[in-house]
Amino acid sequence: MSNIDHLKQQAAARALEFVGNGMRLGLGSGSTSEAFINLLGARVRGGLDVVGVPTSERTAQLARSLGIVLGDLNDLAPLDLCIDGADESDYNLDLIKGGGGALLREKIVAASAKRMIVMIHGPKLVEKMGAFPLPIEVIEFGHVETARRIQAVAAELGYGTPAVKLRHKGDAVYKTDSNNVIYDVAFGPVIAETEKLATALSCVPGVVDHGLYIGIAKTLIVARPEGIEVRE
Ligand code: ABF
Repeated sequence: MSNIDHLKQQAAARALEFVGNGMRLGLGSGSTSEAFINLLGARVRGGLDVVGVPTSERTAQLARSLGIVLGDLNDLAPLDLCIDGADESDYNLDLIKGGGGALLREKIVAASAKRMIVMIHGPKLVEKMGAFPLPIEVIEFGHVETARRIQAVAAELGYGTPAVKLRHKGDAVYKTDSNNVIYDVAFGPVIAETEKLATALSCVPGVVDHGLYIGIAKTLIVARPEGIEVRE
């Protein structure tokens, strides 16, 4: 196991300590979440009784294969916890997510939970976010025009004309679980005012959602070689 995988494993193990019997859980996506779901599966086999709401088809598949009971968000909200990874977090626990392509369902599930717990390893905790290009989920219809509008918003807010990169998987355009496309937009290296940018992007016609999570995470687990830090 690589050092980073080991840290992800440790963050996942710490997150599992927040889980109690009878809880309704939002299950995140990405490799750290998968480490968490594997550990959760072992606890479920040992008798822990929980029900999960997956944030992606991939997570659903993994959870099912481990015997974790899954349910519909409409029936289970509000969830007790949502446990997920992130691409960056600042010290306010605002996040950039979506590198794994599941930002839309992840945000819906996180917003439906009483508490979102985020698991990251050290370098993802930053003073100011923006080094990681911001994923933006866009309706396929007219997406090139939507990307132009995103650039116009960026220019208005002082980010110049950022590169907008349509995400691909191999040779094909990447499609999300909701059948949309994703643009990775280089607003950085630093996003000066995350909330202002988040609000402006949400108003762009064609944008379904973006990877800025403002005021949603309540607990951050940071795994570093020297130990685990829990920030609230
Ligand atoms: C999900 O997985 C995403 O929102 C984020 O993009 C990614 C984090 O990846 P990993 O846990 O694989 O580092 O949580």
